[in-house]
Amino acid sequence: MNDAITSARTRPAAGDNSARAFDVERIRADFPILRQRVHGQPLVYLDSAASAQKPRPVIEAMDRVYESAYANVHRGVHYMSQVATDAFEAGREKVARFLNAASSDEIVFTRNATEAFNLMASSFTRAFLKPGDEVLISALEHHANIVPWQLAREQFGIVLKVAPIDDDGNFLLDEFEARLGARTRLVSLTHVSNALGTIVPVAEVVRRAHARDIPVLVDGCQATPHMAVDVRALDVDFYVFTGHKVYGPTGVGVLYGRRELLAEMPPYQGGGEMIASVSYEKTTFKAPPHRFEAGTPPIAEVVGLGAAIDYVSDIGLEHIAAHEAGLRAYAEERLSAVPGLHIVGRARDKAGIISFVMDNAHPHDIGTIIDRAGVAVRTGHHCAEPLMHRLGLTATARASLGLYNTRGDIDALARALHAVAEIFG
Ligand code: 7TS
Repeated sequence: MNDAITSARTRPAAGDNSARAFDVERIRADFPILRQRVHGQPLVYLDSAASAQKPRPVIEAMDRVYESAYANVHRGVHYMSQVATDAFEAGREKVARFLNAASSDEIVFTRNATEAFNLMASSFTRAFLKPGDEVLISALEHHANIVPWQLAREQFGIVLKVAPIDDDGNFLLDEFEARLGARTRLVSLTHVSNALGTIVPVAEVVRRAHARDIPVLVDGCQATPHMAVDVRALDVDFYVFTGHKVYGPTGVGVLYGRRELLAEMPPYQGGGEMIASVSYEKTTFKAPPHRFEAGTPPIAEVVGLGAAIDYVSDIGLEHIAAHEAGLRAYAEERLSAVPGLHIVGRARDKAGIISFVMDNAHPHDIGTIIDRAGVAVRTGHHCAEPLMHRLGLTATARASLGLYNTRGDIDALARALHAVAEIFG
């Protein structure tokens, strides 16, 4: 076992609640990219909500696939194909354990979260919705959980409804419940808002939807990097996340689906790997999850995702959550002291995402100026244009935290923003 993996593995196991269990400098040493300088300054990476950086064990696990255990999966009788298939299916088992799914058959691999939503909007809709039936989303959604339903609306005549938020970005449970009707067939909403950081009370959403026999699909893209997720404790029916935000590679996403619901759903795409038998007259399909995985899957990426899951699990999601909560409080305090800066999104329950605007300075100017100081934040509508409109904005700047961020990173951000305030003040 190499040093990087050993260092991750010998950290205190999840469940050890001592503060010393989380050693941010040791974690940073696992991320080669954090040693880079940009514009002559140390890189201060505060854009993990867009995509997280990768620790060495993930990079090395993928290298190992290509160097010593690579072939196509599920097809070959030969040795390499079996080794690759075992590694790929071990990745599925890791994802199942990560979400506490009842079975790895409930884990479907997709290209990213976006493809998982398109799969749902196509396949779930064809299985369970008739024209005029409703899908209820929230006002916090990323475009990935809006646009696929609009495409389904055009194709199948379904109706898209939206549960509102308040001006602070809080999800409104009673307003949500009031929109559950006789024709609601699915609730599809985010666990954590990528633009504001709002944490949605998913367990209570599920309780109220299930009281009316309505299944719930949750977008966990911004939750899985920051908190432990247990799909059975939450009692969700579907759960989506994307590999690259949880310190894994791009090119792989996950759709968890309750076995009995997946079993009723028709294929999303056709091709190799997903069939039981094919003739020109009639083709039959495999059972889930393979029914939904047409073509060669992202083999090294699934192995890399498994390594990322091992990495965050070894550190402990509860330690990561506590570290980021402390940093967020510190950041909100430091940023509030910047003249003319306004934090956007003041929900009661938030993850490590801080959106803000500044008087007289466009978010793109903020982002461009602080980049010169080595500070990376995202600016724009964050693929949540309807949410921006709801808040009366077109864009914000957004600092998003990862497990490797430090108070020093926040200090660098605050310093750079004070400089922006001076320019535009
Ligand atoms: N859902 C949420 C909540 C997201 O934050 C994102 C990506 C997606 C879905 C889509 O994930 P993908 O892997 O399919 O692209 N969010 C962002 C972001 O906030 N900045 O860049 C990408």
